Amino acid sequence: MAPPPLLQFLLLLLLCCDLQLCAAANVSYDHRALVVDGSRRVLISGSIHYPRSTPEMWPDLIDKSKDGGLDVIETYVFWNLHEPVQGQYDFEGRKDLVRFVKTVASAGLYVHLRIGPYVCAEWNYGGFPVWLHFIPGIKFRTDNEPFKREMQRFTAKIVDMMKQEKLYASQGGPIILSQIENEYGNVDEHYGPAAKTYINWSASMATSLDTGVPWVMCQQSDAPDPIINTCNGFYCDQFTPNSNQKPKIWTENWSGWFLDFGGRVPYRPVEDLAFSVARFFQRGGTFQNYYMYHGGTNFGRSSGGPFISTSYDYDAPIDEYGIVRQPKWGHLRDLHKAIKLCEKALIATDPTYTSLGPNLEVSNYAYYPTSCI
Ligand SMILES: *[C@@H]1O[C@H](CO)[C@@H](O)[C@H](O)[C@H]1NC(C)=O
Ligand SMILES: *[C@@H]1O[C@H](CO)[C@@H](O)[C@H](O)[C@H]1NC(C)=O
Ligand SMILES: CC(=O)N[C@H]1CO[C@H](CO)[C@@H](O)[C@@H]1O
Repeated sequence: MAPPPLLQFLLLLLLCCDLQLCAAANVSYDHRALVVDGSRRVLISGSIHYPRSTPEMWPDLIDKSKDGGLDVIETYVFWNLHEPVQGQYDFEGRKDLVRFVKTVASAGLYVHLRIGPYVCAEWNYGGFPVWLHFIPGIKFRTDNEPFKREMQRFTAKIVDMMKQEKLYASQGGPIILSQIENEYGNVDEHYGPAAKTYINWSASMATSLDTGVPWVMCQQSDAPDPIINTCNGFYCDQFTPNSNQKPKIWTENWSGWFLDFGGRVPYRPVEDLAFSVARFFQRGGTFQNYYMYHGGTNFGRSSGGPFISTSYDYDAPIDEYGIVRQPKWGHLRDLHKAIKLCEKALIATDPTYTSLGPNLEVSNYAYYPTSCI
């Protein structure tokens, strides 16, 4: 006997949600939340750069991220890896971006795709292909026609690839956010007035690619609407976006640091890291990303310079070899559970702050019925 129509519909819904097909909706945002599949969300994210591990490692790394309480995997896209010679693309093996995004999707997690295409990332030439340097008249990362042409071409190439595979959340896929440029606000004063025109151009170029998911710019306090400006740092609780219509997003919370040859092996105690994350959400945070959650290895000659080691372990919650690092991984997992218990309260309103004395502050999220205990 066929089930009644409502049940049939529900079964269908369940079935297609399993396959990540049902929820094709544009991602939007408001002051407190990212709106994904119609739900207002507070999200916890971690960086894993696909070429810094092997495709065989990806499912396990992503499962461990999911068990650790992550909702989102964040990665840069590495232009010089994919286009070593102008017009000749390579997406094989460790460079198989589509496979990586699909692996994340099959674990039921979301993706934040940071296209850049300048990415820094302690990566050779910040991800720029060497041939770019030899284009006549080119000036990088400013209002320069040859540069903008190449930047737009590569960005559009990646967006088109993702669209063809239906990987944007607006198509039922896992990508819920994307980044254009990278920490440009830290250097823009060197570019003079052209910096401003370049940032406006980058914003409208990215928006015109019509992905159905928001774009962010990190460390870019003047990011024009609708681009969300976001914070990178060891602590971001004091950060506020440049509009009250935008959520508070922390794109890089440094879980440790990269290693230089001859330098000290980086170590960031998990107590400090967990404190910074708890405080970020306490003070109205919406989206927080560990940079890195798994750092991995700089294979071949990909490491940036000078003197950055081949290990990109980063003292991350999952170590270079894919093994969970304790107590970091477990302590953060417990913190994520606590934050998620409060998700409904966190997105409901802005907190009110009361001081109870030195170093003692209450952030009160009024929400009924209480869901946080
Ligand atoms: C997303 O937004 C665009 C433009 O506003 C619209 O054309 C498209 O139909 C929307 N897609 C979904 C899945 O809602
Ligand atoms: C950049 O865009 C902003 C907001 O959209 C605008 O106020 C500003 O005048 C623009 N600046 C330039 C140099 O185009
Ligand atoms: C934005 C931010 O917090 N940046 C800090 C990152 O960490 C370095 C130290 O490694 C600080 O100097 C920056 O201010």
